[in-house]
Amino acid sequence: MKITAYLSLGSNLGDREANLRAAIENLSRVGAVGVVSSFYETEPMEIKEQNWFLNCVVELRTEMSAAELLEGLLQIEREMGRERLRPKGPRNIDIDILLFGNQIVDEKGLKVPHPMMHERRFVLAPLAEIAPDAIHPVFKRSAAELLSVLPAGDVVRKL
Ligand code: PH2
Ligand code: MG
Ligand code: MG
Repeated sequence: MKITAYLSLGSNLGDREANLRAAIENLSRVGAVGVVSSFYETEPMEIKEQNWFLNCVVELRTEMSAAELLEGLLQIEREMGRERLRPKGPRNIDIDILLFGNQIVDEKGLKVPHPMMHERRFVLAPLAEIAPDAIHPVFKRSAAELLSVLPAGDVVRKL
C-alpha cells in the first residue's frame, strides 16, 4: 500500500540549489516524487552563526515503511557526501521525514512527525504551499493552521 510522505530538504553549503535538485533526483530511488514546493531562502534556526539555508518540501509516494525510507534517505545523504560535523550545523544536504501518512513513530533515531516541524517556518511555509490540508497526526492540525499560529520569527522568503 502506497503512503504519501512529506520530506523537508535543506542545504547551506556549496551550491545549495544544485544540492536540492540532486537530492530530489535521487529521491526516485525511494518512491515516486510528487509535488515539489518552491525553494525558500531561510535564516538559520537553532545554530544562528552559519550560512542561510535553501529549504523545500517534497511530496513522496512510497511502498516503503518509515524505517526503510529513513535508511534510504540516509544512504542518499551519504552518497552526496554529507559530513556530520556538528548537530544542526552546516550541511550540503539534509533530508528529513516530516509526515508519513498519518503514522506516529517514536523510536530511537526515528520520530515521525518530525518533532520540531511545528516550530519551524522553514518547514511549514513550503509544506503549507503544497499541502495546506495535510494533517499533523499528533496535534490534529493542518499545515496551514500550524503555520497561521506560528509566532513571527526567523526570516523565510520564497526564491
Ligand atoms: N536545519 C537544522 C537547523 N536549522 N535552519 C534552517 N533555516 N533550515 C534548516 O534546514 C535547518 C535550520 C537542523 O536540521
Ligand atoms: Mg534536519
Ligand atoms: Mg536530518
